[in-house]
Amino acid sequence: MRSWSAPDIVPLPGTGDPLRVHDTATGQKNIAAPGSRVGMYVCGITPYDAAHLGHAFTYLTFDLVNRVWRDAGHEVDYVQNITDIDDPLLERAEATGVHWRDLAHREIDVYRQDMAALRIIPPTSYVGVVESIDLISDLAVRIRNTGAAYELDGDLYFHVAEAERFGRISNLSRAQMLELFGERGGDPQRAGKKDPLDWLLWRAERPGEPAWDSPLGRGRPGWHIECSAIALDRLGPAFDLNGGGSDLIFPHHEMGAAETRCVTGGPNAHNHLHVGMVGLDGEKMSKSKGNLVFASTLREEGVDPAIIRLAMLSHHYRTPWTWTDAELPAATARVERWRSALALGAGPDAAPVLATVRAHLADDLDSPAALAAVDAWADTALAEGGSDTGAPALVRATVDTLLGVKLD
Ligand code: 5CA
Ligand code: ZN
Repeated sequence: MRSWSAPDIVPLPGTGDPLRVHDTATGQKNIAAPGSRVGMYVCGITPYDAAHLGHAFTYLTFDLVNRVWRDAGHEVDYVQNITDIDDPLLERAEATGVHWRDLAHREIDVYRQDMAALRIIPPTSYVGVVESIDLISDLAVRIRNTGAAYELDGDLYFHVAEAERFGRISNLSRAQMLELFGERGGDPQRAGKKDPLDWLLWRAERPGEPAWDSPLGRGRPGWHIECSAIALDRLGPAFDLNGGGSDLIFPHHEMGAAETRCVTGGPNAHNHLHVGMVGLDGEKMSKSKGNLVFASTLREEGVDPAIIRLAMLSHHYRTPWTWTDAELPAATARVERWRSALALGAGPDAAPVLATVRAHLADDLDSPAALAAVDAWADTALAEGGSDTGAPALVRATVDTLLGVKLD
């Protein structure tokens, strides 16, 4: 699938620090990528509606990972999927009288524009499920061949008792798993399953639903296997970082990891990174609750995407937060202060700003602390001046390259 145009990246002097991130599975801060070539998989949108600021915050977080890695000299292989066939898409298409393919294409297009406007570096592979049916059904066949799956009325299920190390990413009790599985697309109540937590790998064709031919018969993939199959195909086993919003920890990432382990005997990824949920009016921003602020709506209202980006950067990725009307004015005031300081044409030495921003971002993506370092430079420049005429250009490049915010 076509992605979107890449923002230009200004090279910075020197090399960035190695990125350490909090791993969901162990709770430890690990070096996220020891090799020169690194692989990252991030769960993409289900395109039945425009992307809201929660989605944007998740993709911004992985964009910081990408920027920090590149600055540290890594070559980044970044894969993102699009769930361009799934129940919510079919339901919205049916409810609005639009063909599901047209709905998906329309919303993917809005998403591309959002991502480009927010200066998110595009994935190296942007992969839809519809274009990946063969490789997904191949993985389902490989899983079936191990004996870990069984058939139920033509559908194929992964039997959870066959999943080695199941639960080691989410660290939840069985009762918590059952509850979340029911809330997040699972079918714990379905009669005839060996275990309520068994999950769907392949769904046989139903009347009126789209279906594709496969060695498993006509049908369509279950949710989790789309990501394990696409990641395994594009990145191979045991890549560096797998992630998405924290709503995906269970069941999606636990079950996906079990699928990969079933055929490779090892982990899908060495680290699992999850982004805290963005809310509105005290609740998680979600399509089903309808409490949404869309990035595209703000853009249409004329809000500078750099301001949206800066507002989001003022929150640490692991802390859930709520979007309020105070976000945009606060970010606008900050950018104006930075711009006024840059306009002085000289300021205090900016080499420490670059070093500090690098260090904070490399320490589990501490973007609020990185912004504070730029604030401190701007405050000093405005209050006391400074004689370094090269400093404004270096601050501008630091903010542009590492934080993705263009200041001119
Ligand atoms: N297509 C699947 C993943 S395979 C999916 O979850 N799609 S989504 O459109 O619902 O979400 C897209 C991405 O945004 C996912 O990584 C999800 O975890 C993240 N996300 C969803 N809601 C929020 C929110 N309120 N705050 C932060 N991230 C969110
Ligand atoms: Zn996914």
